Amino acid sequence: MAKKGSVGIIMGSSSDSRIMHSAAEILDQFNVSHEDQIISAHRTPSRLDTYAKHAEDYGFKVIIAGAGGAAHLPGMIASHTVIPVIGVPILVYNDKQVKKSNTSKFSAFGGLDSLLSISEMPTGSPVVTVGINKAANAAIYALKILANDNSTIRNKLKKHKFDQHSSVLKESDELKKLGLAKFVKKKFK
Ligand code: RP5
Repeated sequence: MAKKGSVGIIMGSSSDSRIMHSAAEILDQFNVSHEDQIISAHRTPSRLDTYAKHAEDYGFKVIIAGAGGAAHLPGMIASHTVIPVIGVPILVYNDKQVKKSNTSKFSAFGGLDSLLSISEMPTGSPVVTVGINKAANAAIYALKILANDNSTIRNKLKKHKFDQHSSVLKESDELKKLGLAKFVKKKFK
């Protein structure tokens, strides 16, 4: 079976893509191959089954799975495979419904529904869960897993940490120079 990449990125709906693209962007920055798909646990259960059963053959070392609402995708994938699964709870956009009924764009429970659905897996079948809409963090965590046996990724992660450190210092210097009142006006108004 043809290899698809080191990381499998999946999401429950096209509406999740606006959150999940952040994971792809981070992996691209690190030059790590990924394969992205829409797989719905509820609307395409047989597709989920096939994907999970072939995930090892595809060459995935980590799977990042995002879903909103009753978010069963990450847990069901984890139930089928020994590949680590990172779940991204999504604050549902639900655009398809909005167009029809003009109702709220977000889930009734503000993403908590999805967070709990993903994180509260039964003992024996864990899904590592990042914060609501934190797809970028899922990618960084995936990179940390891959870095265990890849020194290039490990070194890039170290540089990433250093860059974050430098950027905070730079902002702090600017804050000191301008004073807090001017700084906030310049940055956020
Ligand atoms: C979930 O239902 C998806 O992951 C998505 O977050 C949510 C809403 O899906 P759509 O109605 O936008 O397709 O399965």
